[in-house]
Amino acid sequence: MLKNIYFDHDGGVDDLISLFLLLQMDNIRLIGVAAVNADSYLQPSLAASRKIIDRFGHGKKLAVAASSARGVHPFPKEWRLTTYSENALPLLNESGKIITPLAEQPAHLDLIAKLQAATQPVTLLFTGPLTDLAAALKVDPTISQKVERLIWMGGTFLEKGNVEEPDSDGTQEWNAFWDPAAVKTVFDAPIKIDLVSLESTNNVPLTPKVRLHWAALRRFTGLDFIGNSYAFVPELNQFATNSTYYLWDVLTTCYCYDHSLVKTKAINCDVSLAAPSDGKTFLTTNGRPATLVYDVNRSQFFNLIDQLAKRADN
Ligand code: AGV
Ligand code: CA
Repeated sequence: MLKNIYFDHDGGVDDLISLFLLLQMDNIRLIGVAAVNADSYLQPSLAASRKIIDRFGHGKKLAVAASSARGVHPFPKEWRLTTYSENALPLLNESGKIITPLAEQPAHLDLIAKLQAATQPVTLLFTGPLTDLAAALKVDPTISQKVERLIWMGGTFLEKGNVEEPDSDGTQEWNAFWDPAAVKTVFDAPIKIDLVSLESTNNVPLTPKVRLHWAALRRFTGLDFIGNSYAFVPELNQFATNSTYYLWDVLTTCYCYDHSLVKTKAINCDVSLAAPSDGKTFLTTNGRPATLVYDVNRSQFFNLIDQLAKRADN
């Protein structure tokens, strides 16, 4: 059975590669795509998304919705700028035109419309902040009934998150930190949640070895696209820094395709709304139930990326 997916992303390299991979998955029907200007700038993110659908969507008809979400804690500009490079890739600009349209409505209303119209349950794949889902739930709480589950790249229950900002105590993961209240709204909604948190994504850093592997396969257009895209972001060298790139969203997206890539456990959790730990997710016995993805089979994961990316030429 095809799984219906609505994809809300925030325009980072791994968000856009996730979109590319989703378009190659044979067990998935993508019913909507939205972009939020969190870890990106909105205009190049929308354009790149539309071009990826044109170039790699195998003729699929989609429209990309622009989010009107605004965050509480902005992402560092250096990271957000990567979207401009991504959108400028020659591979995405060969035809010089864009065919996939923008959606008429803003992301949260587009999401509501798609869910209301759905006759089968829909999986929500979010690889950025949860703002659009929180906004949608406020406008129409009944959409929960149409949601099969939310798969979210976000949060962590480790002592150290990935935020290094003067107004943070360092415990948060960035997607939760951008809009902590949205996490709370979503945690309070009656939907199943699978969390792909730093516990699992810390196991899949971008490394020089991975780059070489993709470079050796660049005769395949999809792997050339992946290698070029990841060339814009820093790899793990001697030690991890705050800018070290992991395959956060790509793991989350591949988990949608194949649950056997990862190990999961049942947890109960909540989110802090008090500075300087606002956006920190934590375990608590009376918290909302969730499935935590805490480990990944690395070779199986990287093999799947290759396998999917090779389909881009077909
Ligand atoms: O916290 C991980 C999320 C993922 O959705 N993003 C990047 C991924 O798209 C924010 C982020 C954390 N550290 C980063 C991030 C870094 N070093 N560079 C860019 N983005
Ligand atoms: Ca992201």
